[in-house]
Amino acid sequence: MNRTLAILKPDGTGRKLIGDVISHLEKEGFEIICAKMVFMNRKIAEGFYAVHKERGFFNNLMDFMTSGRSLVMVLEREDAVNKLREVIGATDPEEAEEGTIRKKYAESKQNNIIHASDSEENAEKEIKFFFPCKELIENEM
Ligand code: 3AN
Repeated sequence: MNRTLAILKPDGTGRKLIGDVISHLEKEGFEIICAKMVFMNRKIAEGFYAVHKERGFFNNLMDFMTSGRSLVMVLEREDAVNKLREVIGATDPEEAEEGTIRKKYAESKQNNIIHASDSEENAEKEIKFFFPCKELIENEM
C-alpha cells in the first residue's frame, strides 16, 4: 500500500463534481485517508506549484487555483501514485484515454479538474504540504 495526493480543483468543485469524482476514485480501489476543502490564496497556490514558477502559464494557473475551493485528498491503494496518474489521464484532456477522469470531465489543459502527484517523492512532499500534522498517522493513535 502507498499513498498519493489528489486535488479536485476549483473547476471540479464549482461544477459540483465532488461526488462523481470520489465515486470514480473509490471504484478504482482508492481509500480516502484524509480530506479537506481548501480555498487557496496566492501564497498557498504558489508554494504548491513552485516548480512551475518560470512557465508561461503560471499566472493563469495561479488565478485558476485561487478562483474557488479545492478538495485536497490523501488516497491509499496498492501502487497509488502510478495508478492515480493512470486513472486521471493525460494533462491535456484531448490526449487523455477514454474513461479517465480528465477525459470525462476536464475542459482544457489548464482547467483539467484534478491534480495527482507524479512520483513517490513528490507524493510525500505534497502530502506534507497540505497535511503537515499528525492527523495522517491514524493507525498509531
Ligand atoms: P499534471 O497536472 O498532469 O501533472 P503539470 O504538473 O505539467 O501537469 O501541470 C500542472 C498544472 O498546470 C496542470 N494540472 C494544469 O492545470 C496546468 N498546466 C500545465 N500545462 C499547461 C499549459 N500548457 N497551459 C495551461 N495550463 C497548464
